[in-house]
Amino acid sequence: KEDILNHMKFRHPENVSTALKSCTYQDIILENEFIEIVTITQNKSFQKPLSGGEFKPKHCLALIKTALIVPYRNRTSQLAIFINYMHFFLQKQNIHYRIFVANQNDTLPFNRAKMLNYGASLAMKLNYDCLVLHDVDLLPINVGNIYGCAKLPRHMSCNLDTFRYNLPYLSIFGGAISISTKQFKMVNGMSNSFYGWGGEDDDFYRRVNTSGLKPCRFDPEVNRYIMLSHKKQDANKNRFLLMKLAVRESENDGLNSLLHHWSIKLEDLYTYITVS
Ligand code: BGN
Repeated sequence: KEDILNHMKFRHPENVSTALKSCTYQDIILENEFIEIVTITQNKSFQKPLSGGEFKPKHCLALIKTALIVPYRNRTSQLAIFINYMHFFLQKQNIHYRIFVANQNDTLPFNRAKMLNYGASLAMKLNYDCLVLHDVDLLPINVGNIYGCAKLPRHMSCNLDTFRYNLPYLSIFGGAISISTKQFKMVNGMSNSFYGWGGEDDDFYRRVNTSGLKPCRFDPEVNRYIMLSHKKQDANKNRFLLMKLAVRESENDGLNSLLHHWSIKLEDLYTYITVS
């Protein structure tokens, strides 16, 4: 908590308007003392975001500017639940955010990391300084879980119902994480080589860790998530080999090797990137 607050001191946006006071986050974070758990059954409402799913609080000037990036293919009902829930959730936090959905439009096995690279690439062009890389099936339930970047990359979804609120292993770095745009760029994003389930997040952990950016986690209570149910994906049998190869390929495989075969559409609630 302290970490986010300290970090924000250095992130005052340019052109700070004198008419608007900076938004406060301390109150939300301190609310954690009695933790506000959002129940997904309660009636949720949110303000209509700007086209493309961007939102800025009106009564104050947000210090946090976050791109929420969701890798996606063919999970319509989960996407609907996720998007509606997340607007409601994020608007409670007084942050400036925009939701990007990066859709893989081909018949190859799903490439989660590559979709995240595309999302991040667009977010960078639009000057977002904090990235939250987020699976579509995860819902955070504590509004004190601020969707901003700390000094170090942060593993957010570390207290998950489907893992019985335990960490399966210490270096797990999938699900939902935050990382500053600067740091993401510094490690050349994620590898584009992982098709199918597994390993891409472990490779990303290696990238950030070997760059001296050892990921952090906050208090487990803050990081509680529930997972929407879905069919298990087939694991990528090559993932062990890929992880070995990826070690020496990091410099050429990532943000700098993306082919920009994409189109961008501004939906009412999110920016939809189609990658072919
Ligand atoms: C791990 C997967 C991760 C996945 C987590 C949680 C691999 C590589 C094996 C060396 N890693 O086992 O990608 O996020 O489980 O489900 O499969």
